[in-house]
Amino acid sequence: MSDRSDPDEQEFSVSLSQLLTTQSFGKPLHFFPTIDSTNTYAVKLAHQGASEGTTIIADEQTGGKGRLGRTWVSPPGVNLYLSLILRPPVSTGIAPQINLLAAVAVAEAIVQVCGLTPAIKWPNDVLIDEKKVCGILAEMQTEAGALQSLVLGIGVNVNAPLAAFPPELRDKASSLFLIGGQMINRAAFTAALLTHLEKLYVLWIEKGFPALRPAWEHYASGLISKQITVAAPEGTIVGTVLGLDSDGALLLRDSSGTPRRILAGDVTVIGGYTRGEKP
Ligand code: BT5
Repeated sequence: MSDRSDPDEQEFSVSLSQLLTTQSFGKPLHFFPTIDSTNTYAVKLAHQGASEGTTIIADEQTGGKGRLGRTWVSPPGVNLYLSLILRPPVSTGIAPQINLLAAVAVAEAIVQVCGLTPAIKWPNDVLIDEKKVCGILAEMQTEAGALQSLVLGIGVNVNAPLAAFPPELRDKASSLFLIGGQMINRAAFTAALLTHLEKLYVLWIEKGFPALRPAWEHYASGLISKQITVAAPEGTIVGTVLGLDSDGALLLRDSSGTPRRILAGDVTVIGGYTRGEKP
C-alpha cells in the first residue's frame, strides 16, 4: 500500500476492504493514489509470484492502457481502475475467455448497484445507451508456451463528469453517474464487481465456458442478427451476427453468405447498438 492523503481515496480503499466478502479476489489489495498502469504493476507482481486474487487499484492512471497500444483515459478521483492477478489451470487458447467472463461480471455489478441496462459488445466492451462505460484488457504471462498467470484489467467510468473525457470521446464514452444521474459509491461498486468476478470465475474453472454463455448472451442479445463490421487481424469483415460459438468465438455470416468464426477484432454495429429489454 502507498501513502494516501486524500480522504476520498482513503475512504475508497478502507471501505472496500471492509465490504469484501470474497474468498480470494481483492486479497491482498494494493491501492495507489496514482500509478502509470495497474496492469503494468500487476504483471510485475505476477512475475514475482503474487497469489491468485491479488488486486491492484489506483485512483488515477497516468499511462492507462487499452488494447493494441491504445490509451485508457483515467482521470483521478472518479472512476475504477483495477487489475486482478489470476492463475487459472487452463491453456493459452482458453484463457482469452476471461474477457467474456469479465464483461458479464461488470454488467451484473452495474445492474445490481445502479439498476441500469448494460449491453455487452463482443468481445468485452460494456456499453449503456450505446456509450462505452467499461473497457477490459487481459494480459497473459507464459513460460515455454504454458500459462503462468493472467492479469485482468478493468476500467469502469463510475462518476466521471463529461468534462473528464477528451472532446473526441464525449459522444462515445459515458459514466454510470452521467447515465443514471446518481453518484455511485466506488467501494460498493468494486466490492460487487469482485464478488461477481469470483463467482463466475469459479463456475468457469469448474464447468467451462458453456456455463457462462447464457449470461453473456443475455447481455449481448441486442447483437444477434445485427449487421456489423469487424476489424479483425485477417482484415475487415462485414456480416450478420449469428451468435457465439461454444468457445466464445463470434459467429457471423459474411456479405457473401459464408459463415465465419471471429476470434479477435473490434466490432462496429451498423445502425447503432442498444439492448432494449430490461434484464
Ligand atoms: C479497452 O481497450 O477498452 C481496455 C481498457 C482497459 C483499461 C483498464 S483500467 C485498469 C487496467 N490498467 C490499464 O492500464 N488498463 C486496464 P480498447 O478496446 O482498445 O479501447 C480503447 C479505446 O476506448 C480508446 O482508443 C478510446 O477510443 C476509448 N477510451 C479511452 N478511454 C476511455 C474511457 N475512459 N472510457 C470510454 N472509452 C475510452
